[in-house]
Amino acid sequence: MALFTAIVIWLLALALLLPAWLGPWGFPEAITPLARQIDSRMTLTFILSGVIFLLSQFALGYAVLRFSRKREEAASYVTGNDRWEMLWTTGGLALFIGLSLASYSAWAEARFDAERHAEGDPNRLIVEVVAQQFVWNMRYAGPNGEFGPTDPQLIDDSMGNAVGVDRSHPMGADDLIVPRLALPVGRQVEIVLKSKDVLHNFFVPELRIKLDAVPGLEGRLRFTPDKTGTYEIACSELCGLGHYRMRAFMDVMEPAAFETWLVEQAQYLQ
Ligand SMILES: [Cu+2]
Repeated sequence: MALFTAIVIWLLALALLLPAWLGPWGFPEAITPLARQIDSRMTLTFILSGVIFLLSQFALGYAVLRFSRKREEAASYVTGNDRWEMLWTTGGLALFIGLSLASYSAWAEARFDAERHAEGDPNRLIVEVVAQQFVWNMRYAGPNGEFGPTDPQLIDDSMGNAVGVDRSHPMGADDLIVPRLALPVGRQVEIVLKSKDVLHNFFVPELRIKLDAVPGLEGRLRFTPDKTGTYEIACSELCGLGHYRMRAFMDVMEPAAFETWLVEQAQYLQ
């Protein structure tokens, strides 16, 4: 009976782990150096915790096998072992703190540095992403490179002014507001994330980035896409009845194609 129990424990442990290892449930393709950095941390965490899980389950099976007795024979008890408890408590703590510290740079690069306006590429492309029930509006500064001022009074979705940009202002006249997030490949992007109404969440799985759009606050994200393609932007915060259809697309293009796209979009303004 003890052998049977031990074998069941070992097989269960393997059955839980192997599909995760061999199965098709990986992440979608990573398209930034940051995303690949996050993936390598995930893999490291997964391997470490997988090995620890297997070892502990193996030890459990071994203990069942080695120390099982008939009920009436169980005369002695083990009340604990301070040395072992110290060892695995500090070991676990060191592991968690170590992994967190090792991942800090990836986290800071995407979020904190952008929030503090620190050390961005001076040539980076800044795009304002304004969420509302149930669409995404992307605002580009236009040819003059400066965003115009906005005023809630000027918001007029039917006139294509979903963010209320002041078209009479010289900096605002050429601001583009479009439903797609077009980006040039290989150039740093800074997203300035806003919401007009309720909480939304900007999520592009291929970027491994997710950030809440909070009304009244500006969220900032930085990343550098290095693979062209079309990727889905999904709203990941339940934001109302139309939440399920709140999606847009991010097009990462060759720089020349991006410049052409910008010019084309600007023509619609006239
Ligand atoms: Cu939403």
